Amino acid sequence: MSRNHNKNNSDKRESLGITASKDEEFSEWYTQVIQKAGLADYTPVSGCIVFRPYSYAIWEKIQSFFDNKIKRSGVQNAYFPLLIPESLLNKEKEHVEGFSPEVAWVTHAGNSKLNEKLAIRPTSETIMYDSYRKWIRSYKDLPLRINQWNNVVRWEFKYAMPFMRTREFLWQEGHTAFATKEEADKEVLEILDYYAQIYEELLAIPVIKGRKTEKEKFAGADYTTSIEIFLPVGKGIQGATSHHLGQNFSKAFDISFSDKDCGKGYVWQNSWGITTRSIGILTIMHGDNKGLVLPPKIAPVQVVVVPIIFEKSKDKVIKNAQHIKKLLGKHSVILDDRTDYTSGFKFNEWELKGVPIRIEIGPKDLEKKQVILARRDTGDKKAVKILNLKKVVAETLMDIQESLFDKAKKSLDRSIVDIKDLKDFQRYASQEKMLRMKHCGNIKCEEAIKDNSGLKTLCIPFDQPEKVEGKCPHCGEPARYVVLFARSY
Ligand code: 87F
Repeated sequence: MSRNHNKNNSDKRESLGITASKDEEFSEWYTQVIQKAGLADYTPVSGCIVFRPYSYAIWEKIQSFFDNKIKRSGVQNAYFPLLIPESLLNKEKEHVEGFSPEVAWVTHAGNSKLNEKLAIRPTSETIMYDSYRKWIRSYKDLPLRINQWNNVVRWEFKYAMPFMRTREFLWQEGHTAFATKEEADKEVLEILDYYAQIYEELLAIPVIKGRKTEKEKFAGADYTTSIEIFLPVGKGIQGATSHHLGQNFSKAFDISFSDKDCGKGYVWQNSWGITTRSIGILTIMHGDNKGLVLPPKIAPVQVVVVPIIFEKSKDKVIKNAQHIKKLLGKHSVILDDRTDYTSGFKFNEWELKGVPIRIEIGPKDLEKKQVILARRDTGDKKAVKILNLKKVVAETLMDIQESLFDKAKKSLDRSIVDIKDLKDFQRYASQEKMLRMKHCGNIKCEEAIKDNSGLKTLCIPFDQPEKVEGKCPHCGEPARYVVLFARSY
């Protein structure tokens, strides 16, 4: 092959393929994958991205999975306004206090100033609970369990990162009210479990379930539970959250009910949410130097069939490729029969988009009644008899789903270090690890750790040793629980 030929090839790669290494230039790698795989694009508004069809299809799968679960559990969907009057947003002071710099406001209509400015919802507690006050009168109106799929705006000032940190994002927010704390407590965990299933079953990402510390919980909540994930870049990230609000909002918004014996009480409330950040987490968790790697259950396209076209055998090969597409009808299959692109170009493009299985079919394969099957996750290629193809594809998709999870689980397990003493802590604090250690539970100590090392608590995992004894390695006070510390998004 001539030098020139090589050069042309690599020029092509420059413009179309991923040119940055995930390990060495992560941020450049991420930007390229998001754009080149067709997930998102930047817009004139900093922090606001386009969710292109490919990422929206992923979001729709997450939506449909979770929507089914909550509907089966008795939650109903509804829609509340985007705009929230200032007076309403400030009704429960505590919950907005730390957040107020992030609230975006509508102040004008045309040239005239509004009498009261309107917040673009950063979250919908206040606007929803204003209605709940009117709708809930008696125990017969309970439980009230409403969810909305919507967009929210939070004017963040930290650097933007598509999906991971954007000023507008998509999410669902569930807001429920119960007659008893017990029912509410139970729902917090039920929902958290659905979130864990989204990550583990659909996205092939292992999670850690736990409770947030007092420092990290939502200020409006009695307690906050969360799903935590550790990314291969050495950072922790919250994957979703489920709060028990106690009676904090029901008291502020006067949401009360009369019970069977005509006694009055305030309702017990929860709120819970998962956002389009999950798409960023998915990208970072499984992606490699060729681009996206999608687990089959979340992949908008599971199999791509690429006919290897030569003028002489063209018709026969395409006809057989169509037959194969039909044969695999229960999966989502694309037949890439574009004639104005080379096979090599198509291979690269579908690899970039993370399609789990590629099937190549050329005239020589047809003679042998076979195709070539390539796995995106491992790059393995093998010949498969067309007779066995249906079965092999179904098995391979399952195998890819499982092995992506196993790989991520092994990486998670390798990332956790158990901290015994201060020396241990100092040694690992600067490494890209998750530090599992006993902690005193004092906010002051947690803050000092954050100031000194940049490490934050991810959560107090539900999975605790039977007895926590001894001292907090950082301050020497008696330990209360085991907690996870890490750098985080
Ligand atoms: C930004 C501005 C104003 C987060 C904010 O986690 C208010 C807030 O209340 C705010 N950013 N939060 C907390 C949201 C709590 C809760 N809402 C429902 C959730 C899940 C879904």
